[in-house]
Amino acid sequence: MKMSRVPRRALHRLAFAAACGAPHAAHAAFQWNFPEPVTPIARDTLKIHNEFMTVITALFVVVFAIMIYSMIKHRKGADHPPAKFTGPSGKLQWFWTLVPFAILLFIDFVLMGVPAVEAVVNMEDTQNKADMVLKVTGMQWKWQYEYPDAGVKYISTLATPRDQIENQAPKDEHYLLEVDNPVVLPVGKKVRVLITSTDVIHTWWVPQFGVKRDAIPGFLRETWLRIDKPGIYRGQCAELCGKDHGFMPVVVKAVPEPEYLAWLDQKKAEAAAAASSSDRVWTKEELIDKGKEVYGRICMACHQPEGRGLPPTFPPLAGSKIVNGPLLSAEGRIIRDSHVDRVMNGKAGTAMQPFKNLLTDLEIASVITYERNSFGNARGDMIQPAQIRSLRQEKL
Ligand code: HEC
Ligand SMILES: [Cu+2]
Repeated sequence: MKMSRVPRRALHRLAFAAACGAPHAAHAAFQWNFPEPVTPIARDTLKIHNEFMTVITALFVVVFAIMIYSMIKHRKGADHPPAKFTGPSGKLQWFWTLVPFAILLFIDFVLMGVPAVEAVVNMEDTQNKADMVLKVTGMQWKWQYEYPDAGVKYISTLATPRDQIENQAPKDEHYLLEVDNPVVLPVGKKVRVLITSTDVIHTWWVPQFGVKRDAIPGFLRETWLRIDKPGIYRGQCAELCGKDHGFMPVVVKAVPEPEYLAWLDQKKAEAAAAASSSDRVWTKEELIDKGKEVYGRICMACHQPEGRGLPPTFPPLAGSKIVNGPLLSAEGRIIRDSHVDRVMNGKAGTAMQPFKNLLTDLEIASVITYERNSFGNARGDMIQPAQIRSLRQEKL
């Protein structure tokens, strides 16, 4: 009997170690503590967290030590005579009531209250001496970033390939935390961040910035950052915002200011090139090629590969009446509820948002041309970026 106990205990220990160790193996970067803070807000938050943990741990130890000591010392088995606390209240009772009260008041207000209020006030200090503004707009399921001072605006979408998501390929290191166009920000500059949404509530969250703010349609909310260390910081939408909620990561690239300015110039040049691309006539093949890329990047999340859709929420585009309907009226104007109307102006009250202000002339023209000539749709026609440009002024 006695001999069999040792190996059994060893076996238990082994099983326990295996159970604990298994999840670690799956997460290469498994860690207990918070990620390294890189902004004043994140540093404040972590500092306060640590201070509070110290205070509550000390309280816990003192209270439980007294409690456990009393339970053992005064236990019935030790023949301790029970104390008689009842009777008229004496000075001692007042003392035992007021002293702990005063201690807790001191801890709450001075040790915890003051630093917490200071940090919250600092968090809300968005406008004071901001060097630049970044506007963040959440939408199903991507982020739009705008640098209003520079006139730069673009969409950032998930870059993880479809076959990794569908378990057809091994997942890479930044699985679901990688995007095509990251936000680029200069280090050491105070950035005022304005946050809103076009459809449902999203949350812009980057753990290392200590920033997690809801993006709410119809409201402009704000926060601020000053990143002190160059690097790539990753986060996610932290609000359950629909079927692809897990597919709208946030990636911020913090670089020294000269590098940031060079990047900004490059973005401006791209915007200028996009504008001038509307001046030339495109062939149908060029448009279909470009449109295929736009479709995969922007539309496929809802309308699915091959335009299959996901009825009843997301209509198929293969065989769609709207896609296979007329392109423009005889006078070359937008027909209400036509393909061009739907893509440019969206449909109010549905997830189909107006893409007029999100995409360039070329992107709109090419994706429309692509849809009309793919997925088994064979309209054979096309629309030019220059046409889209002039249709932008049109009010339906
Ligand atoms: C967030 C989801 C979403 C995205 C992204 C999206 N759509 Fe839609 N789309 C919808 C929904 C929902 C409808 C149905 C609207 C309605 O109820 O009429 C729709 C309808 C359409 C229709 C009309 C189809 C029909 O037969 O009713 C077209 C055309 C269309 N979308 C094109 C596009 C294009 C082009 C893009 C990319 C630039 C795109 N959509 C991106 C959700 C989306
Ligand atoms: Cu979201």
